[in-house]
Amino acid sequence: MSKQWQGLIKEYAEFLPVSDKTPIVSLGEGGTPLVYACKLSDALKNQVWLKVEGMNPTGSFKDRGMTVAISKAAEAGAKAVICASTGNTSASASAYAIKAGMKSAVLVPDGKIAMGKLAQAVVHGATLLQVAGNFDDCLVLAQELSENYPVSLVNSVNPDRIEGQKTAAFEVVDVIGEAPDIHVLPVGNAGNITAYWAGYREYFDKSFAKQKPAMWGFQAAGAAPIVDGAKVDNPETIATAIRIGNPASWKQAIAARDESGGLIDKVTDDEILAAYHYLASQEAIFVEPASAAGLAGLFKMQKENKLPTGKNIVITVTGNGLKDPQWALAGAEAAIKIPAKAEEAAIALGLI
Ligand code: AN7
Repeated sequence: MSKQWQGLIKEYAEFLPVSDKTPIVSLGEGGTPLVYACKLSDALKNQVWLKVEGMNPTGSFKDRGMTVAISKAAEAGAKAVICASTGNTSASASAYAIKAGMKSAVLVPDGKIAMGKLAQAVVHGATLLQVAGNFDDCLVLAQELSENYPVSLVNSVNPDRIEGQKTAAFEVVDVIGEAPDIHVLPVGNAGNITAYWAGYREYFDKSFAKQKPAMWGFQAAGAAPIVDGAKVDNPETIATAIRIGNPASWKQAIAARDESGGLIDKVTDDEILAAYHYLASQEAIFVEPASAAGLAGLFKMQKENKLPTGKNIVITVTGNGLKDPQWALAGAEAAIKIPAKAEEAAIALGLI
């Protein structure tokens, strides 16, 4: 008989802020594949794994934080939750709110979230507010509303979100048997780099790992406040998930970088798209553009002769490519149209 993964709260309960009184709101999140990337390992002269977070129930890593945040909100008697989002947080919050029997309200930057994510919030019945502003404006609004009205905030400024997200670091160690030398990921609001670093530190402190990785984060060049050392008032990137100019976990990201001996750098949209196509065409992993920022960063480091060799490297690819398919189709050759005849198909395929 096969055993189904129980969702990350049950699997990692001892590491999480839950008790017997916490109603567990789960869609079976976590336990995502850590896929060894053969071609990438050859190309980068390191052992490279991809932590495929697009396999979570709503298609992104956000479900890890959301199962804990919504469970704790339910424990506290919340009837409604609110979040600001570049898309994935709103998709996740609206789904977990349904599971918990709560209402959800999501604030997104008007016209700047991917269609798949918009569809998720709508189909799960969230009250969707499209704000004339960017993500940073949405977050300020969401915080204000949660302070003054009866709604719980489930953005990553809520510490329960970070607690859930740190379990991805546990899973990496549980699979490889040790923490990697380098952990690479995209950085937007900087919750995830904060969470992974917390997870690796906790496993190290509890002797489940003998080392901690260097944390390497990458922002999009048009939305790189941490790299440039200043808020960005009008962030711009095709990777809308990380189109963020004033990250909530800015300080924690700097701490993760410095305590781990890591780095936070930036990559251009062209570099992101090149890495996006590499993942799909060489490693069979279809991610959304923001998720390719980590690999884009590794390629950049290699070009600048700053990439070591022979190391264990894990790249978190944060979200599923189906959420934002326009970048897969952009510039693609038109499909070949044929009549429904085998011979015509064979000719078109070059078989005769
Ligand atoms: C696919 O959904 O901020 O640095 O509101 O969706 O933890 O913010 C999404 C962020 C990377 C950046 N990859 O993570 C939101 C939101 C994907 C993302 C990030 C996001 P953080």
